[in-house]
Amino acid sequence: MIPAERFMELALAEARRGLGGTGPNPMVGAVIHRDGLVLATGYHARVGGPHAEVDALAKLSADGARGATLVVTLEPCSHHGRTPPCVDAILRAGIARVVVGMLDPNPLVAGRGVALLQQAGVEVQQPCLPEACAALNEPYVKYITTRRPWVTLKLASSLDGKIATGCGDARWVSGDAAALQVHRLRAQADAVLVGSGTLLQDDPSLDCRLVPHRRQLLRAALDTRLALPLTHKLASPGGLGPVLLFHGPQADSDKRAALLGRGVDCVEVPATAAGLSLPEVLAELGRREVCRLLVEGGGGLAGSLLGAGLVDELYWFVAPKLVGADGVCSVGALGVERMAQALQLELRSVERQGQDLLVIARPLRP
Ligand code: AOF
Ligand code: ZN
Repeated sequence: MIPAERFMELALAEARRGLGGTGPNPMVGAVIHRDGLVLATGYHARVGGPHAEVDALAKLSADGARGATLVVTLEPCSHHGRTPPCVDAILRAGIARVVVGMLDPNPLVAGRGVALLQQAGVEVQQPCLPEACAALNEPYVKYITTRRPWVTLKLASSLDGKIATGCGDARWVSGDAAALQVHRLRAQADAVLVGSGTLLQDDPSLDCRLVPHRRQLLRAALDTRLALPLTHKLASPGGLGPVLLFHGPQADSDKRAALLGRGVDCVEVPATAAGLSLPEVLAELGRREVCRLLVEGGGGLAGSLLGAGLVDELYWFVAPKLVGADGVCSVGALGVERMAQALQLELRSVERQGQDLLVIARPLRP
């Protein structure tokens, strides 16, 4: 007998095909087999589209899956969302056995899918490769349980940790391979966010033109006073994806009206002397169904997010160049006096990207 794990690996590979298309939904893959013979595979490709189980079932005739085994990376859903419950489709198809990778942490499902299948007499095996299934959907698990996005902070610095020269020149720190990788990260994200320094000085477009992408990315920026010049790229959203500016109470109302008139969304969030409330910014992005957020600097925003414990993952490109003491620090003040207080990171991987290094790390939670 072929172990269930082999089919789950196949289902995981199917699930990964949804990368970049499913947000805020999870990536999910499914395999239907009878006595080890694969009848159909399926995956969730985009939010609003068929779920993995339904995608796989749709490839078979109405009776084609009767008595067969369904292997799925996430517990089948039991609720009416944008699509009807997968449990109903599974029962209608006469599936005899379901192997579930992990329970769905969505409070609307959370074990109900498995319970309904069992009540209807379907044999359920659960969990199966749960670590791999959970690792695939870490951003989703955070988003669906906290309604806050998973925050990936991207930084590009010189080897001595500078993101710009003393006069603010940051074009370019890292090379072409790193730029391509950043566009890939954007293509996988639901939204990208920059701080006001980057917004005003760099005039970024924040698009993902260098790689194929399936959806439009929400382009967000902090702009406390709504100082964005109307000649800047983000002031003309065009067809490149919506633009959202977070501002404080002191923003000029005429400027706000002008930006709104150009199709730029403006949302007021509470501000303190330290700047806009970042927990509020993340909460608003969560309300807008942003599951994966890519933060692209600058140093001030990076420092505030890291200092507040709001970063889940760091992608740090390090270019083999030195800028010296008059350059701009990659991370703003963290109030660290003793080395023992330094923010500790867990290194996940170090790889070469063209001439640069890419360090992937995660802040260690106390
Ligand atoms: C599954 N299989 O392939 C996916 C599931 O709005 P909807 O209808 O797309 O539902 C979204 C929720 O459904 C999502 O939060 C999660 O609980 C579940 N996703 N479930 O059985 C799938 N994508
Ligand atoms: Zn479903």
